[in-house]
Amino acid sequence: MKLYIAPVSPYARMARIVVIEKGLEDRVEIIPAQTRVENSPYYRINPSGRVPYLVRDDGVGLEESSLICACLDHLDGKPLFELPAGEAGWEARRLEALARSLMDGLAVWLRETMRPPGENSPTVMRHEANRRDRLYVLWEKEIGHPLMQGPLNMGQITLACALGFEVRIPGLDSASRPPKLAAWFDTIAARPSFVATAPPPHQSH
Ligand SMILES: N[C@@H](CCC(=O)N[C@@H](CS)C(=O)NCC(=O)O)C(=O)O
Repeated sequence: MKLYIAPVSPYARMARIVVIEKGLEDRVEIIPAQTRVENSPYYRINPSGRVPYLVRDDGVGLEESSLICACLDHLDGKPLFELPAGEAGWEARRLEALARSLMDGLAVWLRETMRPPGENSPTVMRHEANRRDRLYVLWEKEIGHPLMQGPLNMGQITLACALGFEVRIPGLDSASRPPKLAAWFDTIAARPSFVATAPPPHQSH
């Protein structure tokens, strides 16, 4: 299989983490794609131009990190990241959605900072900064949830990839994270699958 990624993409990072956690390195080739450039050859592989993108051995391509992670998790017939049954399954979905909400907001924020000088909107960036602050207050409470403290799951992977992505946003100070969330992140970020997939930090010019 081929997994197309961008080194900085938090969505692609989730899929890369699942590859490592599942020990699928021999079955899944990781290929950096050229995204967000005109006429990229990648658009002939994935017309949407987005990553992650998984091309299965039968040639069928899949978009969306959640679908790709589920597909990778099931490859060996022994899924590690299936939702728990009953009420815990709804809690797991709720927490994963909350983590994705943070990731989506940070992705919009970074995209805004990457526009050519004069084209970025301070209003959009302020809006996303405020969303991040509100979600941090919420996550400082939710981080004690048993599902966020137990064995690795998709909610944890999503939240950690969102927090890890912050290093890409110019001027964003990760020291402003609330303490329990910061401690949780430091622990999960030390896992080999997270260390191996960490995004390069933003460099100011
Ligand atoms: N909902 C998608 C989001 C994927 C996404 O937005 N990827 C970004 C990278 S972080 C991308 O490929 N951007 C390229 C573009 O917009 O052309 C997922 O979960 O996989």
